[in-house]
Amino acid sequence: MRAVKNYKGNGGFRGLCPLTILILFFCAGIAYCANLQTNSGFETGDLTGWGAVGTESSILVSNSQSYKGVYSLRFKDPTSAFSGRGIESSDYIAIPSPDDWAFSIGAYFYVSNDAGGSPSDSEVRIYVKWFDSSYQELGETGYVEGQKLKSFDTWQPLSVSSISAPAGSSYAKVVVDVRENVNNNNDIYVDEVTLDYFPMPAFLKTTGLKTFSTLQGHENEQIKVFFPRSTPDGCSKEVRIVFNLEKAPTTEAKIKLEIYDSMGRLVRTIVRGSLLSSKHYDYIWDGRDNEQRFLPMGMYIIFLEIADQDTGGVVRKQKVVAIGKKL
Ligand SMILES: [Ca+2]
Ligand SMILES: [Ca+2]
Repeated sequence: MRAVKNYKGNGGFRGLCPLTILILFFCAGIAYCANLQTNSGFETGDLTGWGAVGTESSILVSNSQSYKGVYSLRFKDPTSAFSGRGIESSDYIAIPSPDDWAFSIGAYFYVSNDAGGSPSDSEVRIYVKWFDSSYQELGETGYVEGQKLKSFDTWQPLSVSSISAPAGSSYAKVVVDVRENVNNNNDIYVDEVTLDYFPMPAFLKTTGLKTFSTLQGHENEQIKVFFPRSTPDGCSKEVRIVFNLEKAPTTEAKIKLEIYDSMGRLVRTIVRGSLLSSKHYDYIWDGRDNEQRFLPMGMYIIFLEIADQDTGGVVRKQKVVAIGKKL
C-alpha cells in the first residue's frame, strides 16, 4: 500500500530574496512555507520517512554529527557513483496544485575530513521527483549536476528555490545522493532536508515566466524560461530553461540549445547531443559564455532545436529573447 503524506497549514516566514545578475524581474517574495518531508532532521533516530538507495549498510542515521538536534544521515565511504549512497522519500508526498504553488528544496551537508584530499572531491545532489495522480513519474527538478562541497568539517547549506512543478503533478519525492570523484572515503552527512511550498510568486506567473510561441500541433510543448534560479547563498544568477515535450521521443532525436547575443553571435552552447527518453527537460544557463566569462548586461536569444536523428528533419525549433541585468 502506498503511504501518502498530506501537506498541512502554513509554516515559517520567508524573507526577501536578493537579486543579482541576468535578471529581467525581481524575486521579491514574502511567502509562507511548510516542510512536507517526514523526519527531515532524522530525529527519530532511524530512516522513518526515507528509503536507502545504494548500499544500505553504509547509509545510516548517526549521532556523530548533526546540524540541528542529535541525529543526521551519514553516508559512509561514498562510492564514485551517486547510485551508491542516497536516500529517497519513502512516501508519495501529496503536494498542493502546481498551478498556484511553487516549491523549494534544501539541506545541510557536512564532509568529515577522515582521510584528507580536497572537500571538493565530495559531490552532493538534492532534487525532487514529481508524479501525477496515478503515481507515474513526470520528471525531476533541482540539482541535476553534483554540487561540490567547499570545506571540511562544517555544515554547508544547499537549496534550490522557486521550483515550478510540472503541470499535472500530484505527488513528490525528495532524493539526496552523494559521491566521491576522488576515492578518499570521507563520510558525508546530511541534515534538515526540506521540501517547502509557497504561493507561486508573481515573477513565475507573469514577467518571470517566458513562454515560447508554440508551433501548430505542438501546443502542449510549451517552453518556459525562469529568471532567476536561486543559488545556495540565496542569490540568483542563473537562468533555468525548462521545456516539456508532448511525449518522450521514441526514435533517436538530436537537441541543440544555444545562447546568441543581440548581434546574432553564438556565445554559449548549453547542450548539443542526443535527447534522452524523457518528456521533461531542465537546463541551467549560468550567464557565462563558452570561455566561462560572465556576459554583460544585454539582450540574449535562447535557441532550441530538436531534430529527428534518422531523417535530419527539424521537429521543433523555437527561440525566446531574454534580457540580462546586473545589479
Ligand atoms: Ca538532525
Ligand atoms: Ca569512496
